[in-house]
Amino acid sequence: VTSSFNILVLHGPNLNLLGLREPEIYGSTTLAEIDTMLARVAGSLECQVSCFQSNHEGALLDAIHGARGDCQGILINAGAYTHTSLALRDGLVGVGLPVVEVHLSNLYKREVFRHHSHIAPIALGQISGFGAESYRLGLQALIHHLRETSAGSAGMAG
Ligand code: CA2
Repeated sequence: VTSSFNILVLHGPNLNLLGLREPEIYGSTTLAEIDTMLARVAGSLECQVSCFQSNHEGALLDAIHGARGDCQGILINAGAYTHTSLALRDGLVGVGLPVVEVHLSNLYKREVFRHHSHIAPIALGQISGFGAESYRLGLQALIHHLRETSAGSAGMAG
């Protein structure tokens, strides 16, 4: 018997440009390719992902609220909102789901204003610097955590 989980994957502002601009910083993989890869990785672990990108803080917040009841965890690259948004942090705390924070680039190699994350203190952990692989690693870590913590509870699917 394997636990099956629904994971909300959130991509913040400008990530729709992935693969189209600045490949030297963010790589040449598009967001659609990342979402396809995550669906495949989730499927291989008998889980599902729902992926959503927005350039709007409120839309991301609505998606976080919507995860309540439907999803068991959230994988998030909040883009620049990572460094600015107390609203996203409060929303993530509010829904009470485990969160893994991911970044394509290594935040700590970059400008000082990217070194602080409002999300990191409320996340299970952060993966930063591995390009599209950061998402894969983050998803695997989140599903592993859910499996470790849900034995015998509502996460079990048969
Ligand atoms: O490294 C990451 O994943 C970031 O979350 C990306 C954000 C940045 O503000 C964070 O500090 C770190 C920016 C995403 C912008 O994505 C673009 C992709 C292609 C072309 C232009 C922007």
